[in-house]
Amino acid sequence: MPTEVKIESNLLQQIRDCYRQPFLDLVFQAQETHRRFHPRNEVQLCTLANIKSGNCPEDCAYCPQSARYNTGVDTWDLPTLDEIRQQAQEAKANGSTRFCMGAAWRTPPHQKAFNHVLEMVKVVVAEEMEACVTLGMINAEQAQALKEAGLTAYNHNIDTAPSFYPEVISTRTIEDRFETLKNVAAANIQVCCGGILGMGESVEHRLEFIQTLCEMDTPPESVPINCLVAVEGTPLADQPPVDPFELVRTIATVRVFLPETKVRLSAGRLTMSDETQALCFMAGANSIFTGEKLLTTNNPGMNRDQELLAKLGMTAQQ
Ligand code: SAM
Ligand code: DTB
Ligand code: SF4
Repeated sequence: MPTEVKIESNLLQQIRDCYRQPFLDLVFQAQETHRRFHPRNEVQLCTLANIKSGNCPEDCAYCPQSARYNTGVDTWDLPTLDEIRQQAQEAKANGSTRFCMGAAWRTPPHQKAFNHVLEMVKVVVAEEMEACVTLGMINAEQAQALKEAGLTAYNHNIDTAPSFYPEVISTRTIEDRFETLKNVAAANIQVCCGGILGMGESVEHRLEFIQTLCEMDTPPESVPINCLVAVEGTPLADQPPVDPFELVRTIATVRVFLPETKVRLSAGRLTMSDETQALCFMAGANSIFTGEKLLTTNNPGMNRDQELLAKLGMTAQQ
């Protein structure tokens, strides 16, 4: 057989068949799967804290925090432990059970900053919340230290299909990402890994993205699905919004192929209708970020989300 003939994986074909089936069959299948593995009518509320904002050396085309683009985001460095304790307590009082801290780093820049993050993790754990961080690339020792500090999960997204990835980021490869994810899993920290829809990728790229998540040595326990928030000044500023039905299909397919994972409907909810969000929950999304802000962009506030959950008869995970 000529070497250029690529034997397509059976898994990719199964994912494609699932994604392309009639919409209502797909959502039904996803909801059936969902009910076998998760409490129904329930979402986990999570709160994000931007612990180091802007001036990032990477060139991720979607990201307002890259130093390469003029987006006018505010910049700041790590908060004090008291500030983090206060933010975590406020998040908990608002019903969040997971507190996620994100830093605009390629990788933790020096030991002092990393040690401070370890202390911040301990502060969140002391509030009896799940603690998650996203700090860019980390090595095996750093992963171990985070585990010892009590970290629940590490977020590090592959963002898109390996074959589309070079269109979006040039300053680090998808292999670099796998290396960090391997270090996280080896330290027995939960892997939180997902991506972004609406960056100009095709449906085939989305299927490849899902396949890649499924074929990871340690498939993620948590998959954030972000819709691109197109920010003025970034190379992706003019991307059209994602078709809501494509979003729902993607979530449903992730639910079917990763039945036990938490699927997090992450960035992009501000411009989504209540009906679209309801369909996402029907398709298996069971977590959202609450609060007025994600990292740098706006998010529906607590009131709007409480109204939405009440309308749907859904409750926050305790
Ligand atoms: N700097 C670290 C890194 O990239 O690994 C952590 C923070 S980074 C902001 C975390 C994730 O946020 C990215 O991987 C990307 O999936 C998501 N993200 C960033 N900007 C976004 C945007 N404009 N729209 C949707 N998602 C975005
Ligand atoms: C993830 O996948 N989405 C969150 C979290 N992980 C860190 C971040 C979304 C950021 C959206 C753009 C912004 O607010 O800067
Ligand atoms: Fe930096 Fe992370 Fe933004 Fe990429 S996504 S530019 S690594 S903050």
